[in-house]
Amino acid sequence: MADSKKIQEYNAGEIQVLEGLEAVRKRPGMYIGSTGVRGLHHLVYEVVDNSVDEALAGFCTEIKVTIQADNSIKVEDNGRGMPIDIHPKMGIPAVEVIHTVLHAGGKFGGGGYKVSGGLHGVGASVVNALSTKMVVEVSRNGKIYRQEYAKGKTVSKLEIIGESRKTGSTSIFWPDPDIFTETIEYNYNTLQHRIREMAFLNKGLKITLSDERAGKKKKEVFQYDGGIKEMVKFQNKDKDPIQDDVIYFEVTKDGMELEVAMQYTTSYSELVVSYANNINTTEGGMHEVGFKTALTRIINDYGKKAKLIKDSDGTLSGDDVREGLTAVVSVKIAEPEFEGQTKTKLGNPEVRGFVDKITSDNLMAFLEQNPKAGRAIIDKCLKAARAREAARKARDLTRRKGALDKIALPGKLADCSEKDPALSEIFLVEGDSAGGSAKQGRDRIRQAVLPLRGKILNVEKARLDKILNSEEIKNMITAFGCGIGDDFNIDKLRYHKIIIMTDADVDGAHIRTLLLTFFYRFMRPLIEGGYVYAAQPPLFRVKRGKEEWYTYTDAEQERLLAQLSEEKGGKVEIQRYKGLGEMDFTQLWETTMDYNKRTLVQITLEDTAEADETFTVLMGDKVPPRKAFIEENAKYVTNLDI
Ligand code: 0RA
Repeated sequence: MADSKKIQEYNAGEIQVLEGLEAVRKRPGMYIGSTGVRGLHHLVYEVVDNSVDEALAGFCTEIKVTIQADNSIKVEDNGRGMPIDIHPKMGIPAVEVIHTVLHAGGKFGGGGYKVSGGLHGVGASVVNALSTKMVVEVSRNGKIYRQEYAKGKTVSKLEIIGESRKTGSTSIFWPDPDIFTETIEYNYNTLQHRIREMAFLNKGLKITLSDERAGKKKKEVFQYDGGIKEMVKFQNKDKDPIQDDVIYFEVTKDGMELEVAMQYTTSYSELVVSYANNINTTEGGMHEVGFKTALTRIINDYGKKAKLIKDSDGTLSGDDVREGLTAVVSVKIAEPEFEGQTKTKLGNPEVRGFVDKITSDNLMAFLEQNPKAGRAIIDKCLKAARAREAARKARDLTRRKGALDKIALPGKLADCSEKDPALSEIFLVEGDSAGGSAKQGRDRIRQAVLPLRGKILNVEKARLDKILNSEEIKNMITAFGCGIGDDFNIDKLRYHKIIIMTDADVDGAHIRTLLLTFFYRFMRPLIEGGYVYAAQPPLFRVKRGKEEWYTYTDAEQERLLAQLSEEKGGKVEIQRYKGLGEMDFTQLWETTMDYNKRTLVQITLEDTAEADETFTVLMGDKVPPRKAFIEENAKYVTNLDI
C-alpha cells in the first residue's frame, strides 16, 4: 500500500507524528473513505475492530457497543487491556501512542492475525483525530487507568482513577461536527448490520449493541456458536432450502484458517460472499477462486460417480453449480495482501490451493455421506443447466431476429446523437405520456429516452428464457448494447448514465425496484460500475406571483412554506405532483433533467448479501417477510437505496 510508506516516515520523529494526525483532519476522506454517514459509522468499526483483534488473539470474549444519549459511542471489551507501559522510543505510555500516532497499531503487531485490509486498521488515532473528545479507560494490573484526547492530541496525562480485578478496555468518542458536516447522528440499523456480521464471522464472540438515545432505547445481543453456518441460515430465512442442513467445515492448517458454510435453495440467483480476516472481499480473490473451482469440479465428479449426471448431460458449468447457492467463505491468514480497486480482493496465491483442497475433500465427503442431499443438489444443478441451454437458444433466436442487434434499436427509443458513451445518458421513463414529455424536453445531443409501459416483468420469479420474451426487457437490452447474463459485456455499454425516472409514488417505487432487481440479477456490472441512477422529480411546485419554486422532499416543502409565511409576499399557490405526467416538457426538463439543476441519486451496492436479501424479500414468493419489510421501511420508500 502506498500509504504505509508515508506513515513510516511520520513515525521517524515526534514533530512529524503530530503533522500526521493533522493530515487526517485535513483530508479525512483519505483515511475513512468519506465524511458522510459512511465515514461517521466507519469510526465505530475502527474501534470495534481493535477489540475484535483482541478476541481473535484469544484474549477477549465480549464486546459492548453503545450509542450513548448524547450520540457519542462507547466500546467496551474484556480483553487484556491496552498496554500502558512507557513506549521505549516515544517515552509516553503505549496507549497514548496508539491514540496519537498514525498507524501505531501496526507498530505493536505481535503474533496472531492482523486485520489490515482496505480502509480498516487505520486505528484509534484516526478516530481520535476526527473526534472533539475521546476518552480511554484501561483495566489492567489491578488498576483502572484513564486518558483523554481531542482532535488527535493528548488532553490529559494517563492517570490511575481506581482499582479493578478485571481486565479490559473502554473507548468513548464524540465525532467532530466540523468534520462530519452532513450529520453526526448514528443509525442503529447500520451498526446492527455490521455488528451482526462481525458476530457471525467470529464464532462464539458476544457483541452487545445498545441504543440509549431518548425515544430510541434498544438493546440486542449477537452471539452465534455456529458462526457463518448461522449466517447462511439467516441469509436463507426467506428462501426455500432444498437440503435440510447447512454444509459446514472449518480447518486450520499451515498457519491458515478456512471456514465454509453453504446451502442450496430453490432460488435462481447465487450468493457467494467471501471474507479475509473479517473483511468482506467484494472483489473476490484467491480464496473465492479456490472455492468456486473446487465446487464445480466436485459437483461434476460426484454427479458422474453417483450416476446422477449422464454423459448426454455434458459438464455442469460454474454458473450451473452456483444457481440457488448461498455460501460464505471466510479465511484468516497472517499476512493478507489486498488488491483491486477498493482493496477488497485477496491476492495471496497460496490461499487458492489451500481452499481448493479443503473444499474438495470436505464437500465430496459430505455428498457421499448424504446421498439424499447429493441427489437434490445435482438435480437442481441439472435443471439450471437445462434452463441455461433453453435461454441460450431463446437468445440465439432473438439475436437472429435482430431484436438484440445493435443496429435495430427499439422503435420506442429516442436515441441521442452523441456517440461517446461517456457523454451519453438514457432516461428510462415510467409511462408513455411522461416518456413523450421527456422526449420533447430533453437535450437531443446527449440524452436518450426510453419509455417503459407499466410494470416490467418480475425477474425474481422467472428464469432467463422467459425474461427474454418481455418486450420492455428486450428494449432495454438492445438500447444498452451490452447483452445479458453470462454474455454481458460492460465495454459495449452505450450510455454511462442510466437514469430511472419514475413517479414519486408507491407504483413508481415498485417499478424502480423491478428495474433494479433486473439489473442486479442480470446486469450486475451496471450497478457495480456506478452507471445506474434514480432521477429525483419534485414533489411540489410553489408559486407566488411571478416567483416559482420546486421542492423535492416534504421537509424542504415545510421549510419553504415557513419562510414564505414570514415574508408575507402575497398569495401562495401549491401544486402537489402525483406523477411525472402532470408536468409539461419544459417543467420536466427544468426540474428533473437539466444537468445544472437536477439531483441524481446514484444506486450503489453497499453490500451484496444485504442487497440479495432485500431483493429476495421484496420480489420473492413469501408474503409475510415482504409485508414486514415494507412496514419497517415505509418511511424510506421515496428514497429506496439498495
Ligand atoms: C496487549 C497487547 C497489545 C494490545 C492489547 C493488549 C489490546 C489492544 C486493544 C485495543 C482494543 N482493545 C484492546 N485490548 C487489548 C499489543 C499486542 C499486539 O499488538 O499484538
